[in-house]
Amino acid sequence: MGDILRARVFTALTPCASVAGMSHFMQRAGASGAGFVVAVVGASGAVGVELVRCLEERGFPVAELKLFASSRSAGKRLSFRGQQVEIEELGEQSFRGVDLALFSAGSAISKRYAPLAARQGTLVIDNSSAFRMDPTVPLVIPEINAAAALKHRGIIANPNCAAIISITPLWPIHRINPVRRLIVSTYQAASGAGAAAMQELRESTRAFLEDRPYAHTVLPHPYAFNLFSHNTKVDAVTGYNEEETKVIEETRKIFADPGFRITATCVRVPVLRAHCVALNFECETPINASLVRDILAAAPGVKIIDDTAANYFPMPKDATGQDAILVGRIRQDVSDPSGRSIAMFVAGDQLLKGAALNAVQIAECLLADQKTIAA
Ligand code: NAP
Ligand code: 2RA
Repeated sequence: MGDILRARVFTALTPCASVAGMSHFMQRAGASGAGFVVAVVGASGAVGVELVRCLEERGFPVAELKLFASSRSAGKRLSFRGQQVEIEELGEQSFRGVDLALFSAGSAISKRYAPLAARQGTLVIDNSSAFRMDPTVPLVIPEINAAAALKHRGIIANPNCAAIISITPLWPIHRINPVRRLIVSTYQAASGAGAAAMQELRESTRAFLEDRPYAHTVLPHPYAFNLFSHNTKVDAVTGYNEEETKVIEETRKIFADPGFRITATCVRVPVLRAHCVALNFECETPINASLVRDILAAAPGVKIIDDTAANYFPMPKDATGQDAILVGRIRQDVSDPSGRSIAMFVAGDQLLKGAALNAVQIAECLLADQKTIAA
């Protein structure tokens, strides 16, 4: 790849580089250096636990951390910077004095409490699907559209995890050679359906191996040594399930391209953690695997794992616990004789980049913006 092209990739893809303008959130206490009062709603859940870990590991300026869940988890404790923080039952008064609230307690809770928190001046970053397609709510992947975060009116939505993992590695290619058609095929882990689904996978696998009956309650089908079409409702007219529709519509919103040609097939696989996705895409002009590798090598948030000789490619076991989305099996799609199509395979920890990490990165973008202004 030429130097000019490489420079274009670097400048275009540095997360938060294009963000400009002061955010309301950053005019608050944190701007003085004291740090922020941060709340995690759904703290006992699969995403919530990772949110707390990300805040700590990334050194987010937290002056005080408040943890909320339902009455079921009230009184449990999570460790944060060596201290035990008690989970409280969520209520309407929970957001008093809170600068930033990271929500991961499902759509119903977000719909009820996020507007209430925002009205009190708390910035909400929401992991649920409640507001993602609301035209007044930014839907943000910092590597793609960090600047959109600044247009928030109190709520910023974190995209669907399968969408984040699919399009974060696609975007740098799309910027250079626009993608004209995208086919997404997912292999989604138990963790995407929450802590209870992970437990169901563990218990049903144990029962299967011990030849005991197991009555599944979380997912709609036997999970051990099985896979099935994603467990969301299927639209009787389109034939797409809700997860596929989210991937399609959210990609169009994030790319700011309502006509973007994309289809998706979403499947739940018996993997504990980290989603995989097969991506097949057709670009505007001819492209080859070597150029794709060069583009991705310079892109933030992705790591190439593509050892053809060793047959070693992205796997959930390697993606688990990693911030980066792993990309491999990068090859020409031979079904397109025009040479404009590529196939590749990605694996990403959807509890991290697909949820908690992306949410904290959005907050960091606003913070970076504030520092830029203050400097
Ligand atoms: P989860 O493991 O089932 O956790 C759900 C959390 O919500 C728990 O902390 C639970 O608290 C809390 N909660 C439930 N009902 C509540 C109530 N009435 N009041 C307060 N808190 C309540 O689910 P998850 O996988 O973390 O997902 C959480 C959200 O993130 C969902 O909206 C999901 O769509 C979204 N998301 C998940 C992923 C993922 O990979 N898992 C990725 C992207 C987005 P209790 O312990 O008290 O029940
Ligand atoms: C899933 N996209 O894996 C979801 C995560 N909330 O089902």
